[in-house]
Amino acid sequence: MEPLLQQIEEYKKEIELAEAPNAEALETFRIKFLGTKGLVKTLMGEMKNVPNEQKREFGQVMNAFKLLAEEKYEVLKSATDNSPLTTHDEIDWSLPGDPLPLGSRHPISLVRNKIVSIFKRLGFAVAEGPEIEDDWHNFGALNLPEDHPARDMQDTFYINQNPSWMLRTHTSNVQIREMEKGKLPIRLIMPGRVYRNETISARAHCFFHQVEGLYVAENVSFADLKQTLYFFVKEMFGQDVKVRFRPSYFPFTEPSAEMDISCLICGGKGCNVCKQTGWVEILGCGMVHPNVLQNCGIDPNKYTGFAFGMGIERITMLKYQVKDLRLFSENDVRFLKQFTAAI
Ligand code: 2NL
Repeated sequence: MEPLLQQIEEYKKEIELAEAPNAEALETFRIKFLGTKGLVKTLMGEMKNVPNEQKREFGQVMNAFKLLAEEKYEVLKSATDNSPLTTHDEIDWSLPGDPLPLGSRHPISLVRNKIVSIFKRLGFAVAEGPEIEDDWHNFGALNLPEDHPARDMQDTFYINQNPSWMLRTHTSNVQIREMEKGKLPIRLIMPGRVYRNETISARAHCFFHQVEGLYVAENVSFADLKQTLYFFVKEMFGQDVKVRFRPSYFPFTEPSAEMDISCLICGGKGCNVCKQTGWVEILGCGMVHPNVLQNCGIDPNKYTGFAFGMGIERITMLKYQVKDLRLFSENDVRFLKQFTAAI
């Protein structure tokens, strides 16, 4: 074993004296001592030739040797990490720069921005408000008393420390807060994130995005509502789109309606997007219920208003033919990158 130990001593000296002025020299050091065919591995392999009574000693020597090589490697590595990769003369200053990868806006942001810009042209301003809300602003003021069955469809998340606070189920809370300020007329849209206690699937999520709109003034009529929304969908989906209103029910509007547009996929002939009907629902709307105006201190005999609400995810799915709602919150760049050139 003696010659072997002697050889190890020599390698130890070599390690101690080793220098690595650049990354290449560092790699050479690593390969020579620590690589899969390096000296540490090779010398370890000598164990089988060492007589049994000396195996223990040899093992100890080898462990120390390995440690020395590893420690030296770390020291050399941190020194090269801190030194410039190349000297000034080695850099080719005429090379073109590295391209900066351009990101893209999230499809929900794209569509929200588009909705906002369309309504801005009609004189609507943007209002925002809290996502954590009290019962009055999320339900009570909207003509949804505590035992109202419509609350069942809007089960949400409550705050443990204070169960009278909840995550808002729609952005209507912002309208209520704006109406309470008492400054009329009001012509506002409210984009924002909302929450529902739903099982997550391709068609439902526990959070999503909404844009609601509100116009309160003297002599606001259902005709104003129809014309405003008609203008909106034509700007959003193209001038050829057709609309229809179906009577509906919301506790906070009377009368209430849902608006359908002619199916963009089949042009109204019938396909699986429109379930063979030729129409797809895109929003709910109506004339603000007199109780809601009253709840906010507005005289319903003097003022009338219309309101509407739409899910941004739904509009985005229709506009870009996205089949699964979950794609919007998974942050998969392969999905998000497809919107680089979208408007
Ligand atoms: C839907 C339907 C709607 C409203 C939202 C509203 C707000 C106030 C007063 C009256 Cl403060 N109405 N908002 C009205 C009708 C429908 O949303 O399906 N949204 C996704």
